[in-house]
Order: sequence, then structure tokens, then C-alpha cells
Amino acid sequence: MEKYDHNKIESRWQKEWAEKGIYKTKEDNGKPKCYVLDMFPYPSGDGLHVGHPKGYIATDVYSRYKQMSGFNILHPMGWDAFGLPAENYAIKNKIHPRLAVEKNIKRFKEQLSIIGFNYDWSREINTTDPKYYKWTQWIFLKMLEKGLAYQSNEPVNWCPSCQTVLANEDLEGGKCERCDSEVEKKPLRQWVLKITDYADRMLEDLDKLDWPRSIKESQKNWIGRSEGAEIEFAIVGQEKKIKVFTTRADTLFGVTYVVLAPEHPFVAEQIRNPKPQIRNKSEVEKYLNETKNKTEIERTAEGKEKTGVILEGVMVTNPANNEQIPVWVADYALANYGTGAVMAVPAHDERDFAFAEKYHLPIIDRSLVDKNEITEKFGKAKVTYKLRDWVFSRQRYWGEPIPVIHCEKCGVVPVPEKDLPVRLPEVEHYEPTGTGESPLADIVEWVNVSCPKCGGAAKREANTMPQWAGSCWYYLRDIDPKNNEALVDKQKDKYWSPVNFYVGGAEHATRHLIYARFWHKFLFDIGVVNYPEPFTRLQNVGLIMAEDGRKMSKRYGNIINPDDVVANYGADTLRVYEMFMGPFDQAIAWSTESIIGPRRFLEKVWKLQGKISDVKSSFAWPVTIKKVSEDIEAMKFNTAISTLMIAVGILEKEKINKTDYEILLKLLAPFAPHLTEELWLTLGNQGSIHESAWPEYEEGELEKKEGIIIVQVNGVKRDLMIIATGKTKEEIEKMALQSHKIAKWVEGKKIKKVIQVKGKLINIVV
Ligand code: ANZ
Ligand code: ZN
Repeated sequence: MEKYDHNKIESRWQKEWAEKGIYKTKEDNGKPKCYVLDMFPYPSGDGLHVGHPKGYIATDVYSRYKQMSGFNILHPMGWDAFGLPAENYAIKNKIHPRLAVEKNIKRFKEQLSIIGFNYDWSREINTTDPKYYKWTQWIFLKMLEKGLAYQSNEPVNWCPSCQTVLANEDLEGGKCERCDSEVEKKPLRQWVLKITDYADRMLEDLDKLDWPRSIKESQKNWIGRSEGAEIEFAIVGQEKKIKVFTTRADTLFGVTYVVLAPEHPFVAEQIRNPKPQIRNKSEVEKYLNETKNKTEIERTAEGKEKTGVILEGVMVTNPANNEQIPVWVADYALANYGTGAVMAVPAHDERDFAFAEKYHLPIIDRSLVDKNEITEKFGKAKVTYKLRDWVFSRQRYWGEPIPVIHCEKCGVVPVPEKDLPVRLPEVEHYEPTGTGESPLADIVEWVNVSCPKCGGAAKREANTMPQWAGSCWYYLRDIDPKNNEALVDKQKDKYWSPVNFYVGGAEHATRHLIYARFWHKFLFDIGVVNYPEPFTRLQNVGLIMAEDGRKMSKRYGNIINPDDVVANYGADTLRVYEMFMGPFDQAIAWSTESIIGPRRFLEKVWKLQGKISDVKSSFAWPVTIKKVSEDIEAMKFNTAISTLMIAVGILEKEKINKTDYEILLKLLAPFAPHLTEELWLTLGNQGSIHESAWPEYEEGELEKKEGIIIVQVNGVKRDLMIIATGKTKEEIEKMALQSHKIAKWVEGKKIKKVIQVKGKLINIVV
């Protein structure tokens, strides 16, 4: 028997699988399908560390298992390569973003290829490919046509360092998620997508999805649906009214003042008005200046001291009791929530209470009245959302050009479909301009065009799309990556969609997963796709931390590179280790020391080939097959592997025949594809083990008293054993005492008694 040489085996099989094309997706409608998808990476300049492949290994294992179980598999890969990270990397390293992306993709592919994934690379997609982004632009045009894309001039989040606008979702605690700078508010012309039109459907359909509860919760909170009422307060001495949004109409009798956001139009009108009603204009102006640059987080943080200024000379009437009450401007009222005006009830609301205490405003606790009655009587029922429409333009170079033309005569004119894609021009300088215009605005030859409608002089839109655009629909392109007629063929979509299993990081809980659901529902509405939701089942990958317990990062110098692990221990060992480390969705620290365990396990599997005889083992295969299958299905990879480890430990002590060995190899094949393929061939089999059928068992066999037995010492679980049919109590006790895991707890101690619960556990009391 040769020694287990992973280097030789792994590169040979990777080459052969590629040459034979065994992972090519088959358009085989006769079989049930299974679409397994990774959140595709953006090819960063740092390459992969060992944390990145964890999710990819999981989908690889899962899809191999499904394929062996009779499913037709789609398991594609591609690159999310537009956007700020790629562009910032390019600027820093003085390399054109396109070249940087090409270089980084090459590196990523090399790193992925040595891990032995079953991706069908003939379907590789890249969001920066004009053939791809033609369709991203096409979707935008459809949204424009349906009134879901519009221009706005409202103040937006501006990152002074990235010099671009950011969506609310791109902020972390009021700072730019990319570079950590304080974000400013700046009024700029923007393209905005009306995601709020889909808020209710996105909420409702969450119930249909098999997603982690935490992700659903994040989406619910992000959408932030509030049911309440709009109530109007008449301004004394004016025709005008101030409308407030409240979720507590029942507290209307306890209102003692009204608060306006500093950005409320009534305030601006008073400042502009040469004859304002307010008597303290300069004081108000001073307050507006103070709050101008505060972020939403600063304004609303709990426990933060509330500030504000009264509008002297302005009173409003409470419609419930005709009481006249004062109006204040305070920045705890937000401009873009509800109506930007709040009826303050200090007796019932904490913020109002803190404010009233500070400014000595009355706090009146009046009895509550019926909410519905009040709502009906004074204003109307109203639903408000925290979700804002999606600010969809970026003042940067590296993104999909927004496919519209501005004509002085005709206004906004969509680029005709036949002229798509609007290609990103090749330029020398792509650094941000800082003027609020994208660098594309300076490229005269590109910007100046004739109007598609009237033929007159016109200008292209120079803003680009945000980095989230391309990832909103890539899973559809994966189904039909080369189609020039449509973004996806409807029949193919019908067969492959929706994605059965989607795996990726929890950091995408709101942005990517909200945006993609929104686009998908839109595409459903216009008849492009067949199903209303894109991803049926979702699973999050737990991070792999560095050995020091911190995040793996270049900054800390604690990165472990998968290439080194593969070279030293083999891809199969890396795969088994990452799946065995702990529960898949939980964070766990890397440990180079622990990798030895999985490596030894594979060596044991290798050596078992020397034991093959004509005698079939009495090993409990049915229960083992059932356990491994169910665990893979449930993404409990760690326990699937520990079952296989127990199995190998037992088989080492038994006589085994070729069939025993083949079952073991098949169960291990999704985890260790190279080693099992090699051994499969050694046994004289034709064809790939990965195209063979998953082991079956007869349900009836499970009923025989065989199964997994818990081994306890003094009532504490120390080991698991798989026990074959017909073992006597004595034999089971002997096996338990032979286990090295048990030995260390009973060594040198006197065994008082041994308790056995048939088919369940054995407890050794010492
Ligand atoms: C009176 C009241 C009494 C309120 C009370 C609450 C409690 P959610 O549930 O998050 O939707 N509000 C309305 N518009 C606001 C704005 N633009 N900025 C800051 N606060 C605003 O919150 C709704 C409540 O937040 C509303 O109900 C309103 O205060 C306040 F005991 O009205 B309430
Ligand atoms: Zn025109």
C-alpha cells in the first residue's frame, strides 16, 4: 500500500475532473433539481484567508450529497466586482480598477481551484462584464418605466472621504461602513428606487421563508412598519396646519406641545419669510446651524441630552380639546420619518418627558381615550415605515452607468434598449472629483450625446449604480449566463428557481438580502421570473476567527492562508477540518494544532484498504447512513463527521469487505472528494465516485436494535459509539471500556457499577 500523499492525489483529480467536465451542469429536466448558491465574493486584493472558504466548502458538501442522492445540481460561482472596495483598492495601488479586478479574480480562482470545488466554471459570471451589466441597466430602465426610479434633491448621506453618497444601509453607527468617516448630510440630485412600495410584501413573505430567525428579525426591524394615525394641528392665526404622525392617538388629550424637525418645511418657510410669524428668528437660525451636521444616530441616541428652541409667537390648537399649545424645533424629531412633526406627550413618552423637564414644559397625565375613535375623528389611520427609498446613485467611476440621457427639451430620456449596454468608458483618471459629480461627468466624448427622442444636444447621466446593484439578480443570471435575448430564459427559470439553499455571511441580513428580494419581486411583477421569492432556504456561515481569538486581518498579522494549509495537510483535510470545527453557523477560532485530528482520520480511512477481506462486517450501516444524511441535510456537518470518525474507529477493529469500504467512501465523498475518488478507483470501480449513488438502507433495518449509544462516566457524556445488531451487554461494556476517550476517565479507578439503557446509553460509575 502506498502512503497517503495528498499532493499527488489532489492535483491529479482536479485536473481530471476539469478535463472530463464532470461538474458541468446538465439541463436534465427529468430529474428533480437542487440549486445551491454561495453569496459570490467581491475579489478583494487580499485574496482568501481560511475563513472565506468555509461557506463554499459547505455548499460543495451539500451539493455533492444532493447530486449523489439523485438531484440535478446547479452550483455556480462568480464575481461581484463593481463598487467601492474594488475602486478604493485600485486608487490606492494606482492600478485601473478593471485590471485590479482581473488580477484579483485570477488569484481568487487559483486559491479556490486547489480546494477541489465542484463549481461549473463554464457558467462563471462577473458583474463588471458589459454583457452582464447590460441587464442590470435593463432592469433599471424597467423600473424607470414603471415609476419606481425617480430623481430627488433631498439631503443625502455624503461620505467626505469616499466622496460619494451612501444609502442609509451603508452606514454603521452614522459612519461610512467602508472607511469609518463621519457622514455628512448634503443635498444632491439623486436617483432613488421606490423600495418602500414593496415594504408590505417583503414583510408578509418573510413567513414563507426557511431563514434564520435573526435574519428575519433584522429585516422586520429594518422595514420598521408602524401602524398609527396622522392628526392635524391648526396653526393659530394661519390657514395652515401641522400634521403629526403618532402611534398613540389615545394620548391626544395629554399633548402639551408640538415638535418639528429642524428640516421641517414650516421652519424653512419662517426663516425665508420677510415677515415671519416667529419673533426669535436669529435664535432659531442659530439652532438650525448647530444641528445641521448631526447624524441621525447622534440626534436620537438614548440618554443623549435633548436640545431644542421654541418658535416664539407660534401656537397650534389641539383638535381634541381646542387647547392652544406651543411649537418647538428639536432635533430628536427626524425629518424623514412620519411627517417630521411629533405631538409631544411627556406623561407617556420618555423622550418628550426628558425634553419637557429640561425646558419646564407642562406634563399632564390625562386619561387615555379610545385609539380608533380618536383616529377616526381627527385625521386618518396611517402606516409608516422606517425603510427609506433606496438612494441609488453614486458619484464614482467603478459602477454600472445609469442608462438615461438628460435633454434640455425632453427632460430625462431612457437610453433605448437596443443601445444597451451603456459601456463604462476607458479613462486615465477615475479618482472621485469631490464636486458631487462622478468622474464620468468630465469625459466630454462620453457625456455629450444626441437626444434619442429629439436628436438635439443632450448629456448622459454621469452617476453610477451602487455596488449592490449587480448582486440583486446574479442568481438569475447563473441559471442562464450566456443568454443575449433575455436576462434569463423563462423556462430555465421555472426549472431552476428558486435557489434551494443560499449560504453566506450574516452581515448581508439587511442590504443585499433586502435589495435582492425587492428586485426579485419587481421582476416577478413584470413577468420576467416565475416565483415571488428568490431564496427558499438561507443559512449563515459562522466566522472563523484567528488563533488569537480576533478577527483575521492583515492589520493584526494573524491571517492563515488556505494555500499553506492545502500544501501541508491537503485540501481534503482542510475541508474536513472546517466542517468539523464546530456548529456551522457559529464563530470559532482556527487552531493549527487541531488540524492534525482530521488529517489522522483521513490517514486511517486510507489504511483501511489494507483490511479488505471477503467477510462483511457486522457494522451498523443503516443507522450510520441515516445519521450522516440527515446531518448533511440539516447542515450539521460537525456531527456528520464525528459519526464517520466513530465508524472508522469501529471498522478498524472489525473484519470488512469491499462493500463496507465502499459505503464508507461514499459517505465521506462530499467532504473529502479527492481521497475518496482515488480509493474508489483503487477498488476497481468505473466512473467517478461523485457520480455514484448515495448509499441506501431499508427502513426496516433501522428497527433492529442498533444505533448510537452515549457513553457516560459518572453521568457525564464522554463518548459516542455505534453499536451493531445483536451485541450483548458484555460486548457493549467491553467496547466502551476500550475507547481511549473513556480510558482516561476510568484509568486507575475502581468501577463501582455499569448501567445500560438498551439502545441508548451506558453509564460507567467509578
Ligand atoms: C405621541 C406619543 C405618545 C408617541 C407616546 C409615542 C408614545 P415608532 O413606533 O417608532 O413608529 N414620532 C413620530 N414621528 C417622528 C419623527 N419624525 N421623529 C421622531 N419621533 C417621531 O414611533 C412612533 C412615535 O414616534 C410617534 O408616536 C411619535 O410619538 C414619534 F406615549 O406620538 B408618538
Ligand atoms: Zn430631447
